[in-house]
Amino acid sequence: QPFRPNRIALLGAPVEIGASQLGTLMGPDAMRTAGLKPLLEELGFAVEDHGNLAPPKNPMSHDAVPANAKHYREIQAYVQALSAKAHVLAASGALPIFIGGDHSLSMGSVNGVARHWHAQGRELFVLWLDAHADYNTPETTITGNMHGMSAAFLCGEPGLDGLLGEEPRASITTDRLDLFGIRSIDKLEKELVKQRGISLIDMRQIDEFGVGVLIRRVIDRVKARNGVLHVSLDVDFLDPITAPGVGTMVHGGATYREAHLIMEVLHDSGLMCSLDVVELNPFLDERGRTARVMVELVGSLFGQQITDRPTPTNAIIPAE
Ligand code: B3U
Ligand code: MN
Ligand code: MN
Repeated sequence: QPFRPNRIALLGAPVEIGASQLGTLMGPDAMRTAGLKPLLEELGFAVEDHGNLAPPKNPMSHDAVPANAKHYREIQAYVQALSAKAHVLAASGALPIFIGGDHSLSMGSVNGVARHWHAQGRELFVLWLDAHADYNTPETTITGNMHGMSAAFLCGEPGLDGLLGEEPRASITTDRLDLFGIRSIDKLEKELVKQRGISLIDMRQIDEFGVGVLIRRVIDRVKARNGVLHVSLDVDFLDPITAPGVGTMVHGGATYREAHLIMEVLHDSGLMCSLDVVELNPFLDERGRTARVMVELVGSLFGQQITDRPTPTNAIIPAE
């Protein structure tokens, strides 16, 4: 069953301490300045802007602070608040867009959304569009930056067990995560991803097969299990030539055209139930270029197109 609500809920999640480069705090406001809301309205959606989620005033946690997880307490408080808010927004029937903020915010957004869909009897799949796997744990991390741990946390990897308090440790199972666009992964992180059998599409596969074929493979897996899809879009999925406003530039990323094609095919699938746009760093941007590109991509994800065109029949998917 496709999920095509006509309401969109925007929520800014200005968190920056999950990364070493500060500045993603300004991401949500830059996306607003670049015209996110009017664009979605033009596409026919009723858009509610819920503003920027503030960190909780009196956070309380009793778990031990793990080693090698920088700013654990602050991020924990924020992620807990965000998970609660994400659950409310998803349950309202709107399609939530979480605007970051660094990628640690996905620990909360995905958890909240996953809890909602699980209660509906539909499992959540997560498409992680990123240069990085973000599959570090406090055990494997080199930097201690928590934005590099969010995918691992969501799959219930050990080391951040008390982060969400009483909530069940894993938000999704490892067979429901697709890492896509990867071109930077740490040694131990790579071993862990391999060990868990997680689907990983790196840039070589994209060059060999093209994004159209590979993204359809992801969609088909979700469809086959009647799932819904959360899209977690890290700005650094894109090549830095196209999207320079990011703290962790990695060369050889997705082109402007590849990224738009992915968004268009995802839109056609009708499977997306929620979205993160993360790691936009307006402090490092060039005249708002990256913010504009990200807004355009969200437009394609919500149905903006040049002409109405069906899926081509020559999009043949090679056997795995
Ligand atoms: N894997 C490295 C680098 C990194 C991950 N995510 C971002 N950078 N943005 C780490 O810090 O865990
Ligand atoms: Mn990331
Ligand atoms: Mn990244």
